[in-house]
Amino acid sequence: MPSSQPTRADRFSFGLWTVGWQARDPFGDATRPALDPVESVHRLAELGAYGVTFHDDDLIPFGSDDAARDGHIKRFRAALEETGLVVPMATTNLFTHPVFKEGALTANDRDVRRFALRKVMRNMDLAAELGAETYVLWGGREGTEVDAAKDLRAAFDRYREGLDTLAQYSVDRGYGLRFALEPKPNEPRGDIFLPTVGHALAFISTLEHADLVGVNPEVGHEQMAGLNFTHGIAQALWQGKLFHIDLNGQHGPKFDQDLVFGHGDLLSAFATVDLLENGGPGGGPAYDGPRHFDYKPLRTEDADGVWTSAAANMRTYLLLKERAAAYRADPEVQEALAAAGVPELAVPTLGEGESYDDLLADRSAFEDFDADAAAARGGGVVRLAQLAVEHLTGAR
Ligand code: 3MF
Ligand code: MG
Ligand code: MG
Repeated sequence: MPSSQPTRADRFSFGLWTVGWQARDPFGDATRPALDPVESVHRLAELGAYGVTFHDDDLIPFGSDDAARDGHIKRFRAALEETGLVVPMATTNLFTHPVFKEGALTANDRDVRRFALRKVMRNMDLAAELGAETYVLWGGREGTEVDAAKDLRAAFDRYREGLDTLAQYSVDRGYGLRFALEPKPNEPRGDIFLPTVGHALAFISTLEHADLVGVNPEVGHEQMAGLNFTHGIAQALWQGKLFHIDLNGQHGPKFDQDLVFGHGDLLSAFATVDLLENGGPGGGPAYDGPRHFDYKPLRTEDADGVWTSAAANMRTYLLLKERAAAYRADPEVQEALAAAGVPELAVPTLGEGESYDDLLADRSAFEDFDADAAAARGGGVVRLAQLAVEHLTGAR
C-alpha cells in the first residue's frame, strides 16, 4: 500500500467555499448546516492540507460593517496561527449578490463596474496582508444569454481595463500578487467571456501587465467544453502561465459537477498528475504551485461525508502520483515509449545550424523519402494506454 497520507510538503489547498458548500442547488434547499471557517481551517489542517483559500464573502458575509469584518478576520487569523495553515490564494465573489446579475467588471452599468473594482481591491488588501501570492479572478457573471444585450467588443475593453487597473494597484502597493484568470465556458451565464484556457491566454497577451497575469484552469471547466484538460495546462505551462490550478472531477460536457478529483475521468486525472509531477525538465515536477481542490462535497453527504470527500481529493492525488511514478519506472513502459517514438519529439526538426536551404537540398527528406513505408509503421500507442490502465488498476 503506497504512502497516501498527505503532508504539508504536498501543498494541498482547499477553498473555504468547497467544504463549506451547504449543497443548495437550483432545484433544492441546503442539505447541510453552515460551516464555521474556523472549523474548516482546523479540519483541513488535521487532514494534512497546507493551505486554505477564500472569496471575500466566504469569510466576511456581504454587507458586514467594519467591526464585524475585523472580528471575522481576527478569528480566521487566529485559526491560521494555531494550525500553521497558509493562504496561498484569495479571490473575490463577483457573482452571488444580485447587483452582479448582468456582469461585474464587464457590466453595462458603470457604477456596478466601479463597485466591482472596489470590492476586488478591498480583498486584495486582505490577501496581501495574509501573505497570499496569487489572486484568482473567475468571471462567472461576465457574459451573456442574449448577445444583442451587450457590446461584446466593449466588454473586452472593460475587462482589460479592469485587469490593468488591478495589476497596477498591486504593483503600486507593493503587494507582489500574481493574477490568475479562471476560464469557464458557461454556468451561471449562458456564455461566459474567456471560456477556455486558450481564450484566456490570448486575452492575457493584450494586457498592460501581461507578465503578472496567468491562468487558473479547472478540470471540470475545460471538460464542460469537451476539451482535454491536460493539453490545456500543458500549453499554460509551456507559456509560463500556469499560476494556479483548480483540481476536481467531471463526467464530460454537462453542468459543472465539481466532483472529487479523479471521480470523473480517471485516466485524464492520471495524465494530469503525471504531467504536473513528472512533466518537468529531467522528468521532475512541471509545476510547483499549490495543488488546489475546487470541488463540492456531494449533496447526499452529511458533515462526515464532507471531510471524507476532502480527504479523498488528497488521497486520490497521491495515489495517482504514486501510480504515475510506477508507470514511468516500469522498464516495459520505457521500452513502449521508445517504440512509440515519444523521446524523438524532443529532437528539433531541423539539425543544429541547418537552414531551410539545407532542408531543400536534403533529398532524403523528400525526393527519396519513403512516405508509404513511414505510413505503414504502427504507432504503438495502444500498448501505452493499456500499460497505464494496468498500473491504474493495480495489475502491475
Ligand atoms: C466556479 C468556480 C469558482 C472559482 C472561484 C475562484 C466558486 O465554477 O470554479 O468557484 O474557482 O470563484 O477561485
Ligand atoms: Mg468550478
Ligand atoms: Mg474553480
